[in-house]
Amino acid sequence: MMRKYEKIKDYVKEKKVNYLFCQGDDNFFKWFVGKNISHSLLFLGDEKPLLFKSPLETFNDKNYDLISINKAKSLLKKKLGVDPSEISLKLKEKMGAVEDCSDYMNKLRSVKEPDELNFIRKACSHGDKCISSIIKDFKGFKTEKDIERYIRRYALENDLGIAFDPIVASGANSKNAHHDNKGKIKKGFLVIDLGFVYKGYCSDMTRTFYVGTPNTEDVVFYNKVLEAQEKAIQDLKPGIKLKKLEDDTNEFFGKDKKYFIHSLGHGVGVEVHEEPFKQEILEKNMVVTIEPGLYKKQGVRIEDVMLIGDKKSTFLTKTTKKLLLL
Ligand SMILES: [Mn+2]
Repeated sequence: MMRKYEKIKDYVKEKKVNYLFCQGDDNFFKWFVGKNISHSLLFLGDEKPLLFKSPLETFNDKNYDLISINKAKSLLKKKLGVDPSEISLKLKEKMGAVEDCSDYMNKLRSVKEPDELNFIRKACSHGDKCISSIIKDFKGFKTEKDIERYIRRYALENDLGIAFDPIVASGANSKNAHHDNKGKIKKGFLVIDLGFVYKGYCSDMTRTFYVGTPNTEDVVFYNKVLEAQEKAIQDLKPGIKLKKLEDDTNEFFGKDKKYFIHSLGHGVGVEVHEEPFKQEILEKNMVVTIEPGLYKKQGVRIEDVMLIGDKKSTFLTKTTKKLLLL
């Protein structure tokens, strides 16, 4: 795929390293090449990317120069720009001088290109379809695990990956933001958080439903989270940080803010959690989630994937957020 290679070449020159380096299982590798290739070594900075790969792998792309292990070993001794969190101590012993280029490498991935947006869009639309079929066939599900298995089966049948273990939390379990699915479907809120992977790109969506009939307190509680999400999405645009939106959300929650126990959102792409996080300044064509939640006697979380545009942002996940009674 060779994403943004001209930019990378310029960066390598400016940074005065010989190559940017990554390994076949790294997310940066997956982003640049289009897929992971285990046990590979990739050096970016020459005319063509230099790739060492196992002879077992069939990858063959004329845009890459395939190199021998001996050549790779000698290149490891050059001055390399790396993401230090991806380098093991064992590998480090074989390397020469390294420079931390992780900020640059992560930033490169955060602004998406048109085909990346299409892949994320497709992963999101599968999330919508899957949720809609769960609602349609809801009477068939007796346990949280039943719904989890349905989501996994949906992924298999549609040639999708699973972005993370689906969360299905019913009744009092919904107060666990990261619930370990094991209960029966009971009366009360039902939180479903799911993400698929399409062509290497993730989706991430949460909806909260109500099994049975909610009382007024439940409806007020749900609407508070929904209103928080709508406010944050209104303000989601280039030039601001997620931190600012999170501070505003906490202010909106007032005395309930102690029940909001996680971040407001995060970037989505090759990884389900990637830059931008709280502190990066948002730019056009970044993709982020907005997912406020409150976890009290029961929990409610509502999460959409948003594409940041020129002045405002658009929804990549489209399932209704009107409180549905199941
Ligand atoms: Mn999320």
